[in-house]
Formats: sequence, C-alpha cells, structure tokens
Amino acid sequence: MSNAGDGTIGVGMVGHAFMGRVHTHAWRTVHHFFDVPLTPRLAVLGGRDLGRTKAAAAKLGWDAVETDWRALIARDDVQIVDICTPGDSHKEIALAALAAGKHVLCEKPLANTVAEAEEMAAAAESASANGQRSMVAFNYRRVPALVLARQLVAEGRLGKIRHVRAQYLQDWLSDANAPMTWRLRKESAGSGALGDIGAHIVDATQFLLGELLTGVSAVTDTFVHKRPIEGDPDGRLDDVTVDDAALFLGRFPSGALAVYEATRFALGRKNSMRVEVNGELGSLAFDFESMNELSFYDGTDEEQTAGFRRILVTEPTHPYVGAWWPPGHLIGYEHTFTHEVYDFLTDIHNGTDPVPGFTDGLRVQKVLAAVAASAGDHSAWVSVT
Ligand code: SOE
Repeated sequence: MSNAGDGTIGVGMVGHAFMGRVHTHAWRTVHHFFDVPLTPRLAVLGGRDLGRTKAAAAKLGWDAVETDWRALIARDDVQIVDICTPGDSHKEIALAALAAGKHVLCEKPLANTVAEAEEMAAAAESASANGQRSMVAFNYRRVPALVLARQLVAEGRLGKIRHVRAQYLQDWLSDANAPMTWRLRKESAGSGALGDIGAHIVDATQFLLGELLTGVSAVTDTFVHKRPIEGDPDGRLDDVTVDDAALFLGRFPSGALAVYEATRFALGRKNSMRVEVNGELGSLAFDFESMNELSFYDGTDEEQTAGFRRILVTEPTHPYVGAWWPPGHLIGYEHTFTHEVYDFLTDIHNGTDPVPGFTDGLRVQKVLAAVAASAGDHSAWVSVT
C-alpha cells in the first residue's frame, strides 16, 4: 500500500480508451508542474486484448501490460489502482484492489447502481483506517473557474442561493446513425446521458453549494432506440437500452431550486457543461466550452455600472493556475485530471481522505437513482387535455 520508499509510487491503470489516455497524461506530467510528494511511475497498463494493450502502453509510455486486472492488482510494483473501465466493472475491481491494500482512483459515475456504490463506499471507509485512499474522478471539481465559483459561494458573495441552473450538453448522438457503444447499454453503463454527463452536473452543483440535493422530479427519454453495430458487415442494429436525455428539477436544503438537463442530442454543443447560480447578492455563470472564464454579477455594484463581469481565471492566485502558464495563457480539459491526481497523491502522502471520495460518489449515485425512479413513475405527470 505504501510507496516504494524512493519517493515514487507505482500506478496500475485498467483501461486505455479516452479516460485511460487522459489519466495517463495526468500521471505522466503532474510532477513536472506541481510539487508532488510522490512521483508516479507508470508501472502497468491493463487491457483485455494483449496486442491493443501493448500498442497503447508503447504509445502512452507504460512500463508493462497485464490482460487480467487481477494480475495487475497483485503486482508489487502497483500501489495505486486507477479504474478507467465502463461502470459494470468498477465495483469488482475497486473491491479487489482495496482488499489487496491498494489506493484506488475510480472513474465516474462510481458504479452502475446504488447497491454497488454502497459496497464500494463501505470498503473504502474501512480501507481508509488502513491508510488506503480512494477517490472518484469527478474531474470538473478541479476546473479552476469552478473552484473559484465555490469559493465565492462559500464566502457569501452570492448571499442566499435561490436558483441553480445546470446543463451538460453534447451532440455526438444527434445523428441517428452514430454507432452503438457500451455507453448506450444499461448492463455496461448503468444509464445513458444521466450517468455519463448528468452525474457531473449533479456532483458539480452539490460541490458549488456545499449541499446535497434532497429530492428530484424528472423526465427522461430515448430518442433513437436502435443503432448500427460498428463494423458489422451485415449492417445489423443493436438496441439502445439507456436514456438519451435526462431533465430534472431538484431542491437543496437551503431552499435553492435547481434545474438540470443532460443530453447528447444538443446539436452544435460539443462539451457544454454549464452552471448558473443566482443568489440574493450575486450570480455566477460558467460554460466548460470557455473553461478559463467565470462570469460574476455582483448585485452590490452601483446600478449604473453593474453587469456580468468576465473573470479570466488564469492568474497565479487562482486555484491550481500558479503551476501552469503566465496570465491569459489558457489551460484545457486534460489539466483538470492533472489537478485531480495532484490532489490524490497529496492525500496519499498526507494520510487524508480525498474529496470526492467514494461516499461522495455514492451520494451522486443516489441522486441518479432518484432521477430514474421519478422518470419511471408517471403518476405525477399531468396530461394537458
Ligand atoms: C462522454 O460523454 C464523456 O467522455 C464523459 O464520459 C466524460 O465524463 C466527460 O467529461 C466528457 O464526455
């Protein structure tokens, strides 16, 4: 569980698709920019297909490969297990890694069901007493502009919060002929837009307000029920078994009302993760497509000149930014993961529990389950005659 004693710590990462690539980038570069207490070693890359995993390891710079994640966990040169697989394997891999005494970083959403997430959170809690750290990879918590937004909310600059408006808009499924993927199967992904991107805005808004949603009311729908199987010579179609879009309302204990929209059918919106918060004293607005900016309306400004001001979040005093470039030299998506592993390594070294931990992942999972339950219960739906 502990590091190798030479100031390095071995990482074994399972999965090498999109998330595996962006996590690799973070592990490879974090110590070049941040003063990390432990330098990650890219010890082992795990993947099911030997040829593809070897090719990915060579390209990304991993020292060794394993085709069985159990073998990866068992290795002495692995102290951190990084789970970048679809949700259906998160629980099994995380529990095995924790049982083997390893630290665990797990992609979001934590699991496919609340029951799985509960087991994972319980295992992480007992492992914490043994000095093992677990974190769920809600990387948007590490966007400097969103960390700044949270600081402004916590300092009371917005006063009492009335509204939260959150959207996660992508468009890669707008084309009805876009191919089938694991993200569109309930068995592998748990849910569709809801768990893939809705989970991010649930976590981000709970993070911004420092509160947990107390209830939701939702509609979800699937627009395209069958999609082509990629590369199938007979052009066969496969069933989409998850939601394409999830829209829901929520309430926070402070009385704030929230509205959420997660869809992969918002043509023209590529990765528009947006949050707006309105309080009695001020408002904040953020859009990931301009991730280095935060808009702030200070309601205490004098009337003549009041207006949303665009804060370029690139000053060395802004969260995480001092490690990067001079003011105005922007950072990108991958940096949020670098910030994440920096915090994770710091927690491992300091013996503190990372945030968001598996319990936070469980909290999001409960919201996702509540959204699915509400959407499936049509008793509150009032038809307009
Ligand atoms: C795909 O929709 C996806 O890669 C999500 O799974 C990520 O979590 C999000 O950051 C970007 O979009």
